[in-house]
Amino acid sequence: MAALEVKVPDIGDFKDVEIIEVLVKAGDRVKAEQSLVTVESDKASMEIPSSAEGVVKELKVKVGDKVNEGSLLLTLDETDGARPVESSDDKGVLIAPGVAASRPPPELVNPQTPLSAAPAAAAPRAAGGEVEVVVPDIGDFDEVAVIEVLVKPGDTVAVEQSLITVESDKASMEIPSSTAGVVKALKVKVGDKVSKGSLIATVQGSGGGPAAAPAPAAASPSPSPAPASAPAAAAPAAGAGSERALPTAALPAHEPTAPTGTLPHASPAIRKLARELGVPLDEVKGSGPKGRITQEDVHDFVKAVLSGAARTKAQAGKGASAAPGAGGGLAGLVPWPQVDFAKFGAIEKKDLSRIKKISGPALHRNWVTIPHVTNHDDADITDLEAFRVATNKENEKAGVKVTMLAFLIKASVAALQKFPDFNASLDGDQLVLKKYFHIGFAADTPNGLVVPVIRDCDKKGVIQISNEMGELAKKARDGKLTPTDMSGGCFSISSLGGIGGRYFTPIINAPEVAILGVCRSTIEPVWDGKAFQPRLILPLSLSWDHRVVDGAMAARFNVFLIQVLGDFRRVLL
Ligand code: CAO
Repeated sequence: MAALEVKVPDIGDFKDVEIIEVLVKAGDRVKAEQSLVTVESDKASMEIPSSAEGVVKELKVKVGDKVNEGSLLLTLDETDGARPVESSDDKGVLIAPGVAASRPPPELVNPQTPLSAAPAAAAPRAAGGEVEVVVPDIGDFDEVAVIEVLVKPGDTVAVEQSLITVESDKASMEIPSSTAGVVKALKVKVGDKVSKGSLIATVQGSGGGPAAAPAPAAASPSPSPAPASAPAAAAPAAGAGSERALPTAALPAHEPTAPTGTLPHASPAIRKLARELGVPLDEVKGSGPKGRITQEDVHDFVKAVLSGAARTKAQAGKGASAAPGAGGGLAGLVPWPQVDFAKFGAIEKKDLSRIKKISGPALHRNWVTIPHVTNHDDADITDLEAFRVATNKENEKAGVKVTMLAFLIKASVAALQKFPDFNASLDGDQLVLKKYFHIGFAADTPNGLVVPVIRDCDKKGVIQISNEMGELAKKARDGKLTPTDMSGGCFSISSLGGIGGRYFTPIINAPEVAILGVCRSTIEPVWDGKAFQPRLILPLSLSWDHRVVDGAMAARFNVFLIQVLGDFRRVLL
């Protein structure tokens, strides 16, 4: 036999449990005790570890398969030194730890079923009295960490409502209350280690009484874990003046941040990963079967938050863009001022436009997540303006009217070609360099700011760019831009030249790396070495992402752009 088989051990009453994750692949070297697959019933999820070490030859299961005790999980390559660590039968079949033992491995124990033969008993009544709720017999789960406390003093709890979540290396589970009432005092906190009999909380009974415990499956000599409906174990002796009640059944663990009743569907390993990374699991969208959250989902969530593409609820709730009065404020800042403006004079309330409601949070995200720097500079466009005026005159009959913005778009393409890092987007710790040159321009509309995009500006002349800009600006004002019209931009220009002003700080249009702000040109005296000359000066403001670009590169970008605007023939070079 060239391969050793690794099978599912005795997992007791867990029948036909679904594999929700396969944690290894062919060619992987696995160590003894390393988790191979995660299985999940409707009440618990658990990882099944390997009892052998070696190189995975062939996987025999896939996600979605149902397995039972004895199901073949994978084979290990004997020629690559595979060897059982604990037990093997004489056919060379390797069995995960615990199978040959008299009791299942700790990883597989479901806490609702005591492994000891202690008789289960009905949970004590809580008829108006104070009840001590303790950890039931959770088998080999000794000194397990409390990872979540799901209730607080004063909460009214129902029978079966989860009180705490405990977790070992391999499994997590909730310990529910066996009694209804009001939590008087919590006796555990996150990080505490608990074992059988540890006091969780005292509950003032509402008179509803604890759930009646069904027949004591635990009385069976079998060490098998039982289904979630299994009864509670016998209650330890009551403390002075109070009864002790055992939780009834374990439920799947969930994130403590939002005990809303909607439990994120994820395996213990994924919960652990989420906790380590500080990811609020209930905000992660699961892409696995039945919406289960996978490792990739958690990683994608972290990437999205770090890149600014998404915000956690906590960030959204605390952000400065939170509606005034919502009490929000960036971490460490005082809350948004709450003012009764009507006290000071007449007021009127007006809803933000749809565009502002959409663009506001995006602008806010970009402003607070991108380390902006803005370089202000001046371009001498005297000659270019003369050329523009002449061009318009020549083409007057054809109805062509080119504004400075079309020249700026073309000049920016030349600068982006010379400084490719500006024609890029950040993706984690990589820069995505674009080989196309789609330029967005901010258009002021009655409903707010939009940024339509002119595609392939490197392949178009200034007149064509100008015509397309006119069409897109009209569509923008008519509210007819499509999402395609506004997507795919590499770099944006925001021109206030038709209005006025000197300089401003444009906000980068993520995921772009930079944006050029342009204000109104004015005639200014410029010293030519002998005398002041009247020159047409265009104020430029380039905002750039300091994670991608540095000040020297930004200055060079502006210098080059100014050279091109000063002598537009450079566009051809
Ligand atoms: N200096 C001097 N004059 C300028 C100029 C400049 N930098 N830029 C434009 N002008 C002139 C134009 O030549 C035109 O003059 P005439 O009326 O004599 O022909 C006039 O100003 C109006 O130009 P325009 O604004 O209609 O055309 P444009 O191509 O420059 O801009 C558009 C088009 C759609 C970008 C613009 O109308 C617009 O919406 N700008 C606002 C952008 C904005 O809001 N940015 C801020 C974003 S941050 O909140």
